[in-house]
Amino acid sequence: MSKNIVLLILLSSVCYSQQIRPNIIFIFSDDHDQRAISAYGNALIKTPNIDRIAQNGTVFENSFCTNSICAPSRAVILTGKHSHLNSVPDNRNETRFDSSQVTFPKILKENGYTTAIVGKWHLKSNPTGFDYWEILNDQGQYYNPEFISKEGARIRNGYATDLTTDLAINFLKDRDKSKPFLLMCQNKAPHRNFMPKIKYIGMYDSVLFPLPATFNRDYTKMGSAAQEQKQSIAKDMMPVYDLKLFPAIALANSLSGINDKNPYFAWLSEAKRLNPEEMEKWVNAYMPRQIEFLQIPKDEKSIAEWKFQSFMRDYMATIYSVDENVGRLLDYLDQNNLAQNTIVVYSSDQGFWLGENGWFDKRFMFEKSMRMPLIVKWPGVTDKNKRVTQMVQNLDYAQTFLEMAGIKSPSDMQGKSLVPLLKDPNVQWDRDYLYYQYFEYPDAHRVQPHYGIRSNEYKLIYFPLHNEWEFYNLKADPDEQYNLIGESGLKKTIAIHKLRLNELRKQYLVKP
Ligand code: SGN
Ligand code: CA
Repeated sequence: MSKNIVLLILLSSVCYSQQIRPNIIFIFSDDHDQRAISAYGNALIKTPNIDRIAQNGTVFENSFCTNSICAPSRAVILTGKHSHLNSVPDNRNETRFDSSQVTFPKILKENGYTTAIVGKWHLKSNPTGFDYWEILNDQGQYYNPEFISKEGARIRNGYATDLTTDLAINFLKDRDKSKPFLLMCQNKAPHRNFMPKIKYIGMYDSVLFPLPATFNRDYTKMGSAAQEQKQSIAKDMMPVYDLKLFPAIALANSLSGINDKNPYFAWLSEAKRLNPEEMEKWVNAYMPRQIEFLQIPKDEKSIAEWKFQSFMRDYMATIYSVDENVGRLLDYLDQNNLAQNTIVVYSSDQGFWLGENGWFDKRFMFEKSMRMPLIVKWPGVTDKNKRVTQMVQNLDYAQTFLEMAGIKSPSDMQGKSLVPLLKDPNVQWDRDYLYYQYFEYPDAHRVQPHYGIRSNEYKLIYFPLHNEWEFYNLKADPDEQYNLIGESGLKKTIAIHKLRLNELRKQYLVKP
């Protein structure tokens, strides 16, 4: 451990107060958009158990990430530092989390907490700062997945979301009961390729999800980044891998996307994990979808809409399991006298496009992908169903967890503890602008690198590859359809945002 870390830990110990320290459970999913949580007040799906957290807690309505992609979001959360400082700007294979860094779990552990992480980790290097860890291998698999722990790798039979929660509950049972704990329970779901538990396949088949108004957006009027991206449901979703069309049917209809990967391989990479009996159930469960596809008209529009519905049905069915398992964890707390002294947080690494602009995936600084869910239940502090509208970011989580435990955070963390907002949603919150930066290019979806700032009313984005600026009025145009960068009436407002962007880049130590 470096001298700096020891010093920081000693400093924080001095400030640590002797009051009863709360336990913290951080439930974190992958690609779970706010709109797929009923506590956020929408009708896309009911999530009664996640809503239980909200019913006795605080819902952050304007919660955002700093870089809308998996590993980077996780690194920001652990370190409380932006991507350009925490060693993980992107998801590329070569990018590894520098595990010698100060993280909030390390500080909690040094201050007497038992710390554990189960499920998706995705940071390449092994977890540090945890007494117990058992993680999915890299992106992880849905069926009979491989888990890695200090003892090595092993396959566990079952469905990833259930297994992750089993591990979380086992940790709670076996933990050292004389200490407070931090438990990070991190789901793979609802990440691509959206594979529901077999018994839930088809559960939303009778639902027709509303097609977003922007589904058929005309890209020719958008900037080069939107024109270049490869995250179109119609063109880039793979019929076999993503949509579970049986390979022969997909090939016979020569659907676009079928050649992106060997369709058999991509399909089998997940489905082959099933044993013959499970495989038979899986194939039977997806049979109605094959029949439905054979019956639809084969024009571009009908196929695109069919793809949208199929994707949404699977995405939501994976969330059904997430919600069910959140319920199991909450029940365990209730039944074991832990609920009163345990903070429960629900979040996900970023948002997800659910058909707006015709897209899936994330990455862009636009609202759909930049937003992330954040719901916090802290018995005795948050009361029923509070809503916070101030802008917060995943950059704030580390300092929030530390303050919850009564620990002062290191001065080089770049966020701000959310504890004052949890205590009083109307407290003076001195943050008018958020900084965002996305780095990964060209893989996997050819989203150009960009950075920018968001204020309550506007968003300014810069795409350096082609030196393009975009400016949106979020109140008048929440779907970010009209780039106002050339609008003469907005010259002054745009200039202020450019100025603030430069100041934020300096403040956050971004190299020019
Ligand atoms: C994989 C997916 C992408 C996804 C990234 C990042 N492709 O590369 O669609 O954007 O993960 O996801 S897949 O063919 O492997 O499914 S993230 O959640 O890790 O950021
Ligand atoms: Ca993700």
